[in-house]
Amino acid sequence: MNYEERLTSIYKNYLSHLNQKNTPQSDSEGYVLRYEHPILTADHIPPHWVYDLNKERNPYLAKRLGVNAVFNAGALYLNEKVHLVLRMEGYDRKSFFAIAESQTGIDGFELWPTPIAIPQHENEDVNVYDMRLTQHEDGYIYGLFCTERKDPNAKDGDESSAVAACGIVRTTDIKNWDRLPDLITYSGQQRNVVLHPEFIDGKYGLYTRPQDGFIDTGKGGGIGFGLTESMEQPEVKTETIVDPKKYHTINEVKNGQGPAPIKTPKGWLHLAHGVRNTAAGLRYTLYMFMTALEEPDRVIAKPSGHFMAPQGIERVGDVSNVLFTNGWIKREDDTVLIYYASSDTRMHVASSTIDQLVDYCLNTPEDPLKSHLCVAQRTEMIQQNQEAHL
Ligand code: M1P
Repeated sequence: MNYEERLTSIYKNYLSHLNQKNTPQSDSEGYVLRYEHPILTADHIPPHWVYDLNKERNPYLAKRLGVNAVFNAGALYLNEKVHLVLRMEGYDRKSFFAIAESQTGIDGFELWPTPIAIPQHENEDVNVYDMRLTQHEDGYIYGLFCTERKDPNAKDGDESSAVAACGIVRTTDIKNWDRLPDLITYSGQQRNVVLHPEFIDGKYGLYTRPQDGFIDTGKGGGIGFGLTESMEQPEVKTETIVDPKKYHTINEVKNGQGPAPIKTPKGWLHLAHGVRNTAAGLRYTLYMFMTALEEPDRVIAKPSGHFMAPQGIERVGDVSNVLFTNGWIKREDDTVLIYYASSDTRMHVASSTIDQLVDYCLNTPEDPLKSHLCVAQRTEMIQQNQEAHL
């Protein structure tokens, strides 16, 4: 293939992904609808983000700055469009943020002209990822993300130990971002920190995920909650655990809040990820719970097991057997669009409604935690069905 043919083929592939329409799959669960195609992948990245298009400098039309994966996006509904703040990972392993917008929220996502330039502190970020967006009642849009730096206590030769903390930016237009200080907590490292959208007794509420180490949460883990007086000097002095990790459940290893919760008349809807061990490694699934309207850190309902687990193509990728979410939006008609990533590789959308999600949370039985109690739970339903319908 000569230069011109290769250029044509690269653009053809890009445009075919950009223009791909998405259709809902058949509804098997009764509470969430998946869509046929991923909404964003490395193939959706415009060629000029990846190739040097100058023929003299790049006669073979080789990729110069490859994109490896597009995943873990924060979501915001603004100016009648869905905006995703994507985690994009280059071939160099570094993650960075870029915005894509879509009218429908299910297809046609187009990237803004350039990635987001996150302002730096003196203590520069080495890697940044997984931004949660919160439209707060104080008038700002906040982006809370994980900032990762080399562990200063790593032994000589250890080039993997890292320290994770919560970085914070804020904006009013998602174009101009101000960097605020990193969150201070006293419970170890932090990942999956999310800002609650309303004030609580005049303070800002933060869902946290205290962890002893970078990967292992150790004695930490569980979705925590704490308050800070201000976001200009963010400091959570005490955290309480809202939803702990628990033996032999889908979140026995660790868990983390997904996006900011959605308010409903019956309580706050929460979407989260839970991690369990398997012989094939960690398995990440999505689960839900609901908290009290006046006490967003008090769980009032928690359905058993996963809400969504990796299926089909979702099961395979850079980190296989992973579903992860940090973005969802509620539309005016009470449709909820859930943005989730599979296997740290690609972005998908699923849809539901507020009514379906509230019903799912309030009427799915809780996990009774033991096999014989699960049998009793299922037998009761079978017998009720036999009496009423069979
Ligand atoms: O690789 C799966 C996920 O692992 C981490 O999440 P957590 O600490 O909650 O288990 C994050 O690096 C996340 O980005 C990644 O998708």
